[in-house]
Amino acid sequence: MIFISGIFITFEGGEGAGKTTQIARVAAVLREQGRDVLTTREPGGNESAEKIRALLLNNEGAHWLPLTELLLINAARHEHVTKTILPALQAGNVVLCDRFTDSTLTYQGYAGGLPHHIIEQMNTLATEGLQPDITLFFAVPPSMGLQRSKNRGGASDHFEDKDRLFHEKLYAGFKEMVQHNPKRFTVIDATQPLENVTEQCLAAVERILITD
Ligand code: T5A
Repeated sequence: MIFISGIFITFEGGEGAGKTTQIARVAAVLREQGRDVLTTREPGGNESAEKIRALLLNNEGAHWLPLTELLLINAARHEHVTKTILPALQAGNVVLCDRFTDSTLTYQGYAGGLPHHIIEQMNTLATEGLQPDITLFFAVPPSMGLQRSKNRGGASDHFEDKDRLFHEKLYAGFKEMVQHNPKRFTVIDATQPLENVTEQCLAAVERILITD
């Protein structure tokens, strides 16, 4: 059995929901409080997993079959969890992770159509059963999130380019998962201005840090 003294917090939501922005802001506050914090992301998060991320997001003409995509995501996740997340949690860090297994259930499952039991088996294999202590779901209607991504500029990736129906299914999938896991999820109204969203995130993070 692995002894874990850290706290594992995941940030989930659709495209352009504001997760990356808020992870940086929450990490800065926690570090000011003297906590050891690791910020990371999926797919990717360390050298080997980032190589797989590049295959997934900028596939340069390659078209992955849905199951291949799932295998690549979980290959990256296994590298990330084993080499980066678990050691940080064992060392007592607060780990703030931009996307994790809930993104696979929503993107590849609810929106992508792969059976949930297969995704869950793969997720469990890749993570060795590791689950977040809490998950912040950034609730932003897909149209607003995609507009934010567009406003930011730069090239869009493979998932941003999916059609409107895909993003609607994704959002509905996240909301269903929140309903099924009310203890783990906190819903963040991420349509609000940045400062307000940071306050909501910090309130949720402080609750778990106090009860731990
Ligand atoms: N994926 C991932 C899967 O399909 N399966 C999986 O299992 C996993 C793990 C990752 C892609 O991989 C897919 C999902 C993704 O499509 P990514 O680039 O990491 O690719 O994608 P995102 O996580 O969606 O990253 P984004 O940068 O698009 O979204 P964020 O991080 O939620 O948003 P953020 O913080 O970058 O903000 C976007 C813009 O909005 C502004 C920011 O300044 C920025 O310009 N903004 C706000 N504007 C107004 N008000 C606010 N409150 C704002 N918050 C942010």
